[in-house]
Amino acid sequence: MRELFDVRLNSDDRPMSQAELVEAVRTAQVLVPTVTDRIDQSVISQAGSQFKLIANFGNGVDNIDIEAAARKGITVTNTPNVLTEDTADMTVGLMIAVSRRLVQGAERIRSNEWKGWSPTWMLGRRIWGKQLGIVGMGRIGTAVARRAKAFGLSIHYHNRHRVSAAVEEELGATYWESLDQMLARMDIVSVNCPHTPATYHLLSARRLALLQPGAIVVNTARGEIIDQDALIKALQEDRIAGAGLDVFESEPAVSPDLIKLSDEGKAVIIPHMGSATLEGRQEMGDRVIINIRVWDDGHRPPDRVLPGRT
Ligand code: 8YV
Repeated sequence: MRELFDVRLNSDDRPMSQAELVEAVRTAQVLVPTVTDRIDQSVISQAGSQFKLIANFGNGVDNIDIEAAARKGITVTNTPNVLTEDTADMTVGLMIAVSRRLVQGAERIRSNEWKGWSPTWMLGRRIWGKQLGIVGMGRIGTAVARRAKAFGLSIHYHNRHRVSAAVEEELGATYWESLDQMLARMDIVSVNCPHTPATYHLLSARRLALLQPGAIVVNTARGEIIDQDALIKALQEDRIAGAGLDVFESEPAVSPDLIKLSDEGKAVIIPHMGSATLEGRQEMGDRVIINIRVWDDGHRPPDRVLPGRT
């Protein structure tokens, strides 16, 4: 970025304050935010006329008010594709970690509790042969399904639109128009849709109550898609068997109740690291630079995010 543009870097990685963001949109032409920077209506309304592009370093754009940006003629881009496989890997990792008690087992060794193999110790639940319900069959959901098929899971999905017959056939996937009906029948539910006003608390208290007692819920998308308080209650009351969470409502705050549930082995919680690979981060940076460069050359950048299309 330094070679190509006149840049001001936030080199200590600290999330920028709203005042710093306002200062940036008043002076720069381009802003490169991350998930921790809230570019809301108030920030956008204070942008100067020179401010033209928000090149988000990330796939999800729920940190940006896309409509407000469009109204002001500001282009928004993101970094799709390059974090699909890493996020899908982490999703399957969480399914296994929760079902097979990976973190709990590792902890037992660290706390010197392992006194030797025994036939009934640390029993988890088998993954092979179970039903996986994917909420959101976009790029990441599809990548999860491909992996899950190899793990012997049967694939079910709910999505705004049915995917092509060819993809359904490749994955052996069953489409559920009714999310409620799918949830009631699944052993594992994976949340892979974007966070939008339409998906806020999509897994509501009512929907979580539809899950089977043996079900586990995995979320590598956004915390806001699940009613976190209702999820905690369902775990505490053993109405579901477990949760694997990479994302939380109100990050980086993590509810003490969730930490307690993780101590009890009912939840595996990790700090928003679904896409955290060195390769992924470099490719995200490449996408950001390509988008800025194409825009700077006077063309439409490849990863434009349009209102209503997330
Ligand atoms: C990113 C993510 O690393 O891309 C996303 O949507 O959730 C993360 O994995 C983050 O958004 C960076 O801004």
